[in-house]
Amino acid sequence: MSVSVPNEQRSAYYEQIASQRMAPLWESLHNLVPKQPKPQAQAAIWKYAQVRDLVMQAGAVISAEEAIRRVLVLENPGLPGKSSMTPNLYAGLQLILPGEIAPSHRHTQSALRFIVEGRGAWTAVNGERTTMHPGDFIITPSWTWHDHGNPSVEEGGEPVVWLDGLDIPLVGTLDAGFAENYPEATQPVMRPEGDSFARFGHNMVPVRHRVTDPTSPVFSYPYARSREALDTLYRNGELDAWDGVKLRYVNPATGGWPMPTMATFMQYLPPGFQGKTYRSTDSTVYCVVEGRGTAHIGDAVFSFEQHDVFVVPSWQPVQLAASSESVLFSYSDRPVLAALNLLREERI
Ligand code: GTQ
Repeated sequence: MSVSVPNEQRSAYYEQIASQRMAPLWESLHNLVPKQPKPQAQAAIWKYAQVRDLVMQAGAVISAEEAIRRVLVLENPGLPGKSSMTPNLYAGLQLILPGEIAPSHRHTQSALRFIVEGRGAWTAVNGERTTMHPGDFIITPSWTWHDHGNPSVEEGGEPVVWLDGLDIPLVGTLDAGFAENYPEATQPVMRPEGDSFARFGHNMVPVRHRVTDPTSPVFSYPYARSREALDTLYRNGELDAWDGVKLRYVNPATGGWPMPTMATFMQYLPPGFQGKTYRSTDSTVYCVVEGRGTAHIGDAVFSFEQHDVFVVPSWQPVQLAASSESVLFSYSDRPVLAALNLLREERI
């Protein structure tokens, strides 16, 4: 037998239960337990040609010292006010001018830097500096001291812009954020540049190395290496119908992800490539390193070119095409989904 109650009676009842901080599940069950992901995040693109001037103008608006981090946050239009690119991931464009220092601090959020333009600036992580070049992927693991700096113009400094990728929204959801400032602007340099790469960047590790934490002991993954690997594989005939030639970055000591919350990838699409459609439950942020092409994401169609940033929310079908030889860097929350047994993937 079905119970039919007038709407006014229901509303009155809902008000009564609300006064006791209760709500009727039957009104929201379909949203709370959806048949498939219904992301609030939207597919979106930031055209570098349109935002570059504004990023550079930030240099006249505030100093790196005053800003602490001079960053324009890329905010997903479907997540207004949340400073988020996806439910778990943050993205921003950071500018550092010649002669500037972004002071040392540490936090439980993990960060990655993907260098967009300019060279010569450095990031220091746990006592070691690494110089930035366009296309390099650099990590700042959770709770590691990090400061950024740029030599003066006389010493060859140029304005440097990089894409920051952090797990800020995830750490916020988990209420697990801690941060502190280093007592000085820069941390002491304890090891020469290249030290960690010599130990861990050549398919070798120090003989008695023991893995004590999940983050990669390599801080910088130079573009020249990644580019050469993709190029060699393509020349050897490797080409996936969905991905082109796609590699993931690893923690060389474990084979796992460079950091526990974010996965990173680099892929090569040959000219004329028309990728097949795929979708997955990780949300992915792309940064175009080279070339131009088109990304179909759900109902959206974006043409991309060098330095553009675009985002693919969870479970949105994505199809990548390249009109010229293209290289795409990307990062996602895949390790989180995988660890929780929530990673689903479909190659259509
Ligand atoms: O460089 O430490 O874009 O702490 C946001 C928060 C960069 C950083 C961001 C940060 C940083």
